Amino acid sequence: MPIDTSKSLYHKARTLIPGGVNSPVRACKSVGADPLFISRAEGPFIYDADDNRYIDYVGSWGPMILGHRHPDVIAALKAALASGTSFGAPTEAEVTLAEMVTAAVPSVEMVRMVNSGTEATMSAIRLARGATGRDLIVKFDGCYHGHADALLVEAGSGVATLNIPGSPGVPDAFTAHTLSLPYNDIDQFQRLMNERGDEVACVIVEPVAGNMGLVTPLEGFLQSLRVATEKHGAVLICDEVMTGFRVAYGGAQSYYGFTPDLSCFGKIIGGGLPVGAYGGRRDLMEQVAPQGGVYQAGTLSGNPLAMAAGIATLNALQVPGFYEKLDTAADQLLTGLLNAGRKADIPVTGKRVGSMLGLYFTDRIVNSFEDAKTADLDRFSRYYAQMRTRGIYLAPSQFEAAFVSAAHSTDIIDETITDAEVVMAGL
Ligand code: HOZ
Repeated sequence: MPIDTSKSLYHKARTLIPGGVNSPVRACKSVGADPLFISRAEGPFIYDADDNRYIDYVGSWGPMILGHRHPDVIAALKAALASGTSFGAPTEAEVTLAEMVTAAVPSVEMVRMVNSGTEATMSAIRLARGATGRDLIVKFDGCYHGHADALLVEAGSGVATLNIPGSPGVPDAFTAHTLSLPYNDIDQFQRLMNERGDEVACVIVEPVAGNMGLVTPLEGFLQSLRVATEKHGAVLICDEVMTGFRVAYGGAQSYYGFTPDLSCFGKIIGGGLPVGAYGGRRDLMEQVAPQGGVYQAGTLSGNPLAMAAGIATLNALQVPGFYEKLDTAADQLLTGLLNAGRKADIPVTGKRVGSMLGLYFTDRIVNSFEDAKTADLDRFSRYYAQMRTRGIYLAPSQFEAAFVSAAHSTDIIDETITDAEVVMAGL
């Protein structure tokens, strides 16, 4: 096996693909590293092009809740593949997955499949605007809802990682109708709604913010969004692209007990293939074309391979005790990492909801993007690099969540904690 295949692939990729990558965060720029090019993955492990093995806590940024190459998913894909890869016409699998999503999430009475989380949020917002006849969107600082023009305002994920306020190419007029407020600040939100609530088409929120590390909603925050949107006739959109089928089978809305008007999904419902979905109240969804006038379309939407992987994944999640086991594993990891920080006497804080978690090198309790930004990014970069050298694959950004899968055994997590103890002691 040649040495440094990743490096030479990256070198070539940079001449052919902007930044050498097809999505910015994975370039590892903010942590001063080069990306690893991946050749394969199995269970909790991911292997680079030089055949180095890593314990994977990125999980393809969320979809791989069962671990890589789960036998049921692979079998479903093989079966689907035997019938064809794309028809651009309705299939039974789309009806099955729609039925599974609506059964799992009671607020979703109808659902439309798309190809990514970005498409899902963009389409949900169009629907909210179409249904209300209003333009204004309210979002929260540090939340990332994909890269649609109107949503690149105070955004998390790559926008936060690369520390850019927005993006060239987005005309001011496209973001003029987007207001971004501090996450978890109920007072500011209520003030805004009291002043301009009747102009608001929708409020969109990550119920657990997973694109600025991991920030949990303070008690009453999500409920306050529900009450105010209902009062002012605005649509509440719950962005469950990360949390859907992750923090609970019914998503964060079942975990926290609130009922949005529309929800967006992606990641897990595609079982590792490119999928998104938006759905919600029947009276709203009936306004989507061709039933209604709000236009949205896609050649590959409802792709048979993606539907097959999604169905197999959702079936596997319904095994009794699945989420309890996953919670225990994620708790073992977060507790171990926080203890490692304590032993090393460095400021580390972190939170977890189900099997998604975040760790910050700061002594602040992180309840907002402002708090998240107090984290020591240099220390994070050193932590990332040294963990990677020891075979632990983390998201290359302080502003991304980590994901534990059902394939992460107690031993594997113990191994991770042991490495973290060594690394943190030297930070
Ligand atoms: N937006 C994803 C992270 N929250 C994907 C990042 C990537 O693939 O580079």
